[in-house]
Amino acid sequence: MTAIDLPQETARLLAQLGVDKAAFSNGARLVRTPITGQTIGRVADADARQTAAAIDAAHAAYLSWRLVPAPRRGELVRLFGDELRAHKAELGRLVSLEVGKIASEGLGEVQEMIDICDFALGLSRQLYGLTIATERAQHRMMETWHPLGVVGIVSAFNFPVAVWAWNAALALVCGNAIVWKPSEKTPLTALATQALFARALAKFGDAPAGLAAVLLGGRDVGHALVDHAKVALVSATGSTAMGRAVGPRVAQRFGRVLLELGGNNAAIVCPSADLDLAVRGLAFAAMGTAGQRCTTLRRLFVHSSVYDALIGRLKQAYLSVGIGDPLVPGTLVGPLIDKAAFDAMQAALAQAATLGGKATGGARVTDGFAADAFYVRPALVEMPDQTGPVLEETFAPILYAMRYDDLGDAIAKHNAVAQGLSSSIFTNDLREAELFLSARGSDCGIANVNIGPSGAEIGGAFGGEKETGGGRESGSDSWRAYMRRATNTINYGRTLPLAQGVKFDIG
Ligand code: UN1
Repeated sequence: MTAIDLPQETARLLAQLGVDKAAFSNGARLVRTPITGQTIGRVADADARQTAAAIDAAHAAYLSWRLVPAPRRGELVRLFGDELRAHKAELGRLVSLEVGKIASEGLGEVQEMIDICDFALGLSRQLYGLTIATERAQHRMMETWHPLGVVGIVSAFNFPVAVWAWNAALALVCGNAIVWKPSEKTPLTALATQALFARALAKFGDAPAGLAAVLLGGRDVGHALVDHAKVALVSATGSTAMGRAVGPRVAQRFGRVLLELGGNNAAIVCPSADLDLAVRGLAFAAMGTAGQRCTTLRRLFVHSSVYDALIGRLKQAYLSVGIGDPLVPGTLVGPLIDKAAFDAMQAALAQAATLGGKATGGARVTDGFAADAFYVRPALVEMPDQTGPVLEETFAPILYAMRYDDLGDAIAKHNAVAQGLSSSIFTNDLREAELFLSARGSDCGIANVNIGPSGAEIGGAFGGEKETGGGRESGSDSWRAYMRRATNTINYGRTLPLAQGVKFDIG
């Protein structure tokens, strides 16, 4: 167990990050660190009145923020990026304390925030619309992109601050106001992020009050964002069950949603694969973040000719990987977020065993750890077929391995799950790689070659198909989800030709 006093360390970090002690000392909601299960904070939920007031204030802020030139809006995001750079160590460590990520992954999460700030700053000068050829003389047709309004951001515990940053940085340069409901499990990193953002606002000088709010709480707060007519876009990350509830409710009032839901990501290892590279890539993708990324590798299809060699090496990695205190150098797998995650993992493993699964690892590691902390050895489960729990996302480090002989069959099985987030193929055969990336190949939003499915850069669009929800966040042209498009036709002539040759002569 860690020698550090975690509640004290949390208070120290929060103070350095500019969070008022009262904000995490007196509330009714207990915040626990998965490292030991100890309480590290007590926060207060926002009540219905505070929630409604924050949304109204955000809407009022949007009405003036939308008039600020986009490159100037980019300046606010640049200042926020500066704060993140200056406090990367503290915020990264707080992520480790609140979520249990190993130190480099906690820091990596903050780096992802910095990266999206840089991206959004550049974007603030590139919110381009098209000019379109018109069929009418002396006319011009073009597209203009305008801010949407208030963007509600619902984030999950596993990327408690980076996914908010993807949404926030883009939404702000696009001229929107933002209201954030972080996961109930990670209010402290949200408070710290908000405090850093407040410093950026102070340096910026004249941003409207209420531009960026954080509302701690549970379902009530989420429902308020989902149902409020002034929340133009609800961007929600979490389970498919959550998305199924949110999507229709927002659609009911013709609001917009951007959903980033569950994944059941797979990799295919072909006969020509570089096995050294594959073992490293698969190990990180399956065991990294203790299997708690939405991009975590959960299914593996290995060609029979390399199955024994690859699985033998993977088993070694599973049996030797360093599990423990995420703050200790050398640890690669930290704790699960809580007991519910552990129970779900054990239930999936038990079900897999009844279907003929043979597991390496998977048991709880208790030696030297607190009773309320849930450390596990990641599980590699050899399955005879893709059935039962293999078809579901269990948010824990379980990798189901299966053999294949024909790539067409492997791709069919790869796509035969409800989710469609991320995917990869390990091969040195150009035909196999291109087939996997083609229309007949992976049906996911992300498809990689010789890289695992997790750990995407911010520059690409992030999200997936089917039950993953269809949304795209972060890079490429994802910004368009945060704006509304107007098509403008301008007649600079003295006649009025109608489109499609329609005649309407009033004489
Ligand atoms: C998530 O788990 O919700 O691609 C986001 C990745 C990270 C983001 C994951 N950059 O694994």
